[in-house]
Amino acid sequence: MTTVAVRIPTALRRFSDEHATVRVEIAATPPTLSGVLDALAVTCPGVVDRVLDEQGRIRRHVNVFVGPDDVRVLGGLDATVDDGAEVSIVPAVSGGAVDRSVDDLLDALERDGYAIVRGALDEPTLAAARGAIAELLPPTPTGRNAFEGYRTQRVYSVLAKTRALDPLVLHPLVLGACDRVLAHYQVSATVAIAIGPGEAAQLVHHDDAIYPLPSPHADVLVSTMWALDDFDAENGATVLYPGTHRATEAPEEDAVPIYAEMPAGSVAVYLGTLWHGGGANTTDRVRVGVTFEYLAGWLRQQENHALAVPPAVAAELPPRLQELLGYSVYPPFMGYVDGRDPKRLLGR
Ligand SMILES: O=C(O)CCC(=O)C(=O)O
Repeated sequence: MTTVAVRIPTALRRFSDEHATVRVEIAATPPTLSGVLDALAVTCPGVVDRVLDEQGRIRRHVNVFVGPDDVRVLGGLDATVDDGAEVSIVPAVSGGAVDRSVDDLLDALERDGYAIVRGALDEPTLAAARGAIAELLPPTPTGRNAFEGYRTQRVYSVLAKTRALDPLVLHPLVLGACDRVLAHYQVSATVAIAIGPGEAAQLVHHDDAIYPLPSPHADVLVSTMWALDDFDAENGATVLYPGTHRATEAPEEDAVPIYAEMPAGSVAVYLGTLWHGGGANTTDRVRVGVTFEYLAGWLRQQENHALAVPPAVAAELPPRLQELLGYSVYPPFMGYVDGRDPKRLLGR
């Protein structure tokens, strides 16, 4: 008899009575991953249904490891599993992890609908961003509805309130990706989101749903979520549904999400069509993130930045940020003021 410990990811623990590890025994020889999943199906059928597709293959957005090795290189379901081995089921967050290249980011966005860039900020920039939001949070009320979150504080108009986030909104890797996905764009929502202890999971949604566009449509929105704290599955890491960016319907009840677990200073980038939501916070820690949405220049920004950041303030900002806020035209002239490019109001 071969005994194997199967590690169950947080997203699937509702099918394992909340157990993080389930032990299974296999009589067949040689013992294989297929045998492990057959045995697991007896006690936790819901887990196996989410690991294997209807044809019995490992789903694209789920990774299975035997010890440290991905079974895709060990022979898939025929991979041999030794007595005492540990099998880990890992939703493919690592599939979205990218290096520092725009091409990598674009590949991940096209394939999975999201990408996670770890360590995208240096320490001083992260510390300044955290400090700025820590000052803005105390007077900020909690949300007015379930979407905002009754235990969540949202600091809107962050670009009107601090300059410490400018390096985030202007991050070259993010802008490099937006240049290619959107070409001409502006910032739309700019919000710091502090998910408090005891907050429930947010309604799953996609950010461009506010525009009455037929589905499917060309990409018009790219969202970013900057982690100012370490994000994990317990403290409210953003919940992403890989591959749903080209779906025309909400994810199925049994779809397996991933948690955008990432250290502070990382950024999750996702298309406006990707289904996602804020995670539940079951810890006693607040989870602080900052989201910037980048929107095709021919659509109306969610926030009216020209009023939030008036010309006298905008005149002091870097030119690229002025353009992103809306002091620019979408060619040939959408957004003009008195027949002229609004950047003229800033003395440019
Ligand atoms: O806070 C998060 O992780 C996600 C929030 C979100 O998706 C939203 O408010 O639109």
